[in-house]
Amino acid sequence: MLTAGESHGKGLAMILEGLPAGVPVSPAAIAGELARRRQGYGRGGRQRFEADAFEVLSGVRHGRTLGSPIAVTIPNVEFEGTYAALMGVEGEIAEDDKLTRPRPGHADLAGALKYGFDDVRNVLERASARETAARVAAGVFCKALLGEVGIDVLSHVVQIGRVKVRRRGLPTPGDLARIDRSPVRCADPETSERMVAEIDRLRRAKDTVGGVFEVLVYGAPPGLGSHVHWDRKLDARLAAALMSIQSVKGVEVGDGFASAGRPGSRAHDEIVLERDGRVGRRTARAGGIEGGMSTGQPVRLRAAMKPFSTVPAPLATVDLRTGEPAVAIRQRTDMCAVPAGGVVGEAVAAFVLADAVLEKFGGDSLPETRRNLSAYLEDLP
Ligand code: EPS
Repeated sequence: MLTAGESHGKGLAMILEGLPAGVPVSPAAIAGELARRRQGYGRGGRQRFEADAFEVLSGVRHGRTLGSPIAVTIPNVEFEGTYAALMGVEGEIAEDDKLTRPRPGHADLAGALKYGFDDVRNVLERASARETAARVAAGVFCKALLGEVGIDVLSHVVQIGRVKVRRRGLPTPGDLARIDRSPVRCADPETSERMVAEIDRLRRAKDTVGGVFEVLVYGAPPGLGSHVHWDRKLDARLAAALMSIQSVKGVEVGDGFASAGRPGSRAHDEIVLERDGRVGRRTARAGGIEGGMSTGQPVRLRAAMKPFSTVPAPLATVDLRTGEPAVAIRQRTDMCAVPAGGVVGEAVAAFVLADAVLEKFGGDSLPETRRNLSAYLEDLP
């Protein structure tokens, strides 16, 4: 998968390669996932008018993948008119239009230093989470493949600011519609209300807020990923994918950090013989991955998002033009995008899982992939 595009340039482009032929994908599914990414209490003004009027350029014919590269474009509505002059590919940029006061926490300063820019717009346009719309589009195709082999990916928000979900028990794919109806995509209605209040409290305090979303994968067969090399480990690949989402600063697999404080006798999932003769587990602490391979249990991942760095009362910085102390630039931004973060988390996890499924089972067509998977499952104890 490759994405291209700036937040206020002409638009985004995505190319996805390697999917088998015959995977059913409808325009409604793509539109639906892009709309889910725009939702959530605390999103900024952009999401109210952005249309994500995507176009599928290749790789799909009459609703099914062809096995050829899939290309999707998503235009940015504001380019025409508002940003055409500022984001054009020709001409000079006026000195007054340059952004020279980098925001702490954003890519602005490190990017300007690295690429030798005197205008941090050259960095922030590509660093913006607008790019995740392209990854969500890729995720639709990956989820479609996974769905065809019995794997479901969902997410929900478990923390916003100081408000955390306390309830035990994991949501299942049947709960997703209800989760999406919560303004903060929280599975617990009471916590959902407190999360909305937390966002309101920080809005009044002229601040931004982060949080934690959880990604759950149901139906993954045992044996995706491998222990034999560091870069084939499924947990390492999923962690990298989640960490690559803008604003994510922490990733956890299963009980992760909590297991560091437990004795070994209470940190693992004992292997038991089920009544039907199958091999099962007593608990689900590992998050469905051991030795870099899926175990057959649900995969459970969490990602922590920091609050946005464009705060209403701007943070201290240094003006790159004058070299003098200054306050950071104030761009339009979200107050909280943790609910959308979960949707992006689903997409990037689906990409990694689809990759791992195809690595293990191969197949140029969906029936071939399915046959290979069924034969493997039949031979498992
Ligand atoms: C985003 C689009 C951006 C921001 C946000 C995420 O649009 P705009 O800059 O036009 O408002 O709303 O990006 C950031 C918070 C950021 O710091 O870059 C999106 O589509 O997800």
